[in-house]
Amino acid sequence: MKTQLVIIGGGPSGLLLSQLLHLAGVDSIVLERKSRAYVLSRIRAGVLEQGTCDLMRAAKAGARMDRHGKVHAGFLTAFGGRTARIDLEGLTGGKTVLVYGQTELTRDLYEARDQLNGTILHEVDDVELNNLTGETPFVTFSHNGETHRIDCDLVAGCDGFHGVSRRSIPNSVRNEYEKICPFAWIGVLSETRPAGREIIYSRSQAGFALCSMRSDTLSRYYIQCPVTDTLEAWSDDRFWSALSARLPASIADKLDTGPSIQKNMAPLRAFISEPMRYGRLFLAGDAAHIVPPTGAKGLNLAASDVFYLSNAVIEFYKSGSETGLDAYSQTALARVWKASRFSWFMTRMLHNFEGPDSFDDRLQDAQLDYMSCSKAQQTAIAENYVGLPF
Ligand code: FAS
Ligand code: PHB
Repeated sequence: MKTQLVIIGGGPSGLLLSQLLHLAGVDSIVLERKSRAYVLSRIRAGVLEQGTCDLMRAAKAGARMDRHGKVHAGFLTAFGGRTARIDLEGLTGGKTVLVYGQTELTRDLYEARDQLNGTILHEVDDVELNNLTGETPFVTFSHNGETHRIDCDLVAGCDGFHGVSRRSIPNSVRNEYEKICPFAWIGVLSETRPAGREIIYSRSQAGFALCSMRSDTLSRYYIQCPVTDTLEAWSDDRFWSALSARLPASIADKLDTGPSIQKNMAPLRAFISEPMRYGRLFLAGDAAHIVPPTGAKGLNLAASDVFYLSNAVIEFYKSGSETGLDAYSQTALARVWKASRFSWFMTRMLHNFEGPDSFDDRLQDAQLDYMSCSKAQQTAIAENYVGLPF
């Protein structure tokens, strides 16, 4: 087989990239390890920056998002028994975010690829990237019990944190930066009325809690828990009482609880691998970086990577120029590091890192108190939350 670009990974990064390239006349083949049903069973991000929404529209995959996504003009923080609202729209000159689940976004992208007869091979194994520093890279893999080879010009590594692409860059070339959080998140999806009209980030002595939603009847909650915990240790009842204990009484007293329809546990880390290019291989999304989800940046960084990479690839095929490809890693990393800074800032501000009454604990209280009365601090948070410019 031969194509212009082989994309490893059929998550949001890989699908969005293949769709944008297809619309610009660039051929690609997506290789995905899992079945489509498995990919679409994953419950992950929920907040889209305007840049991400614009890219979905450019990819002709934004219609359902525009119909069902909920515009959010602000979010709440809760701490010390009080709340403080971050007025995103007022503080950023009218910018907002859209609450729309990553699962739905991924479904929209699959449907858009199908409409254009995009080539996506599911349940592939043993993907290997070859001759990346030469002019003629090729990818080998097994599918339906047979070994295949695809010759191409470029390879996009969109295969997430555990994928093969980043590991195909020699250790001598890669510089990895990582901070591991000393806690995890337990996430619950429930067919209940959301705790509020807007997203609520809460810090309490018992730990962090996040109240989000997917619709007026579908809620998404997260609470901080020890990394040593297991899902089995968290019954629905235990989850709901732990969540209530971390919210101000004015919110907890009206909490609509019910059976979880999905529950997962995710460790939190900040991770960035440099460079995001090696010869003819270009990394995008979680393959190159992971951010703690407190800043709602993971999926949105995947989108900005794809924005830069798709433009560079299209320029390469339209004019033969490699200027965009040569600048890709540095351009993408500049935005990745700024979004990572914000994600770490939000995580530090809202989670219990040290025990109660520690110096850090008091610093966090002061940070939240300062945020609640400083328009400058709220503006800085707002402009990062809605997304820095691509
Ligand atoms: P993905 O990991 O989504 O997709 C990579 C794809 O590559 C997968 O489908 C995988 O099966 C495939 N793959 C892997 N190895 C392969 C191989 N060798 N060959 C072929 N295919 C291979 N972000 C937020 O903004 N907010 C959140 O609340 C949030 N919650 C999250 C919860 C969890 C449990 C996780 C893991 C992530 C969460 N994220 C969140 C981040 C998440 O949304 C990512 O940023 C987003 O999925 C990035 O998309 P991709 O880069 O496409 O990577
Ligand atoms: C979500 O709705 O899944 C969500 C919202 C905000 C975050 C993280 C996740 O910061």
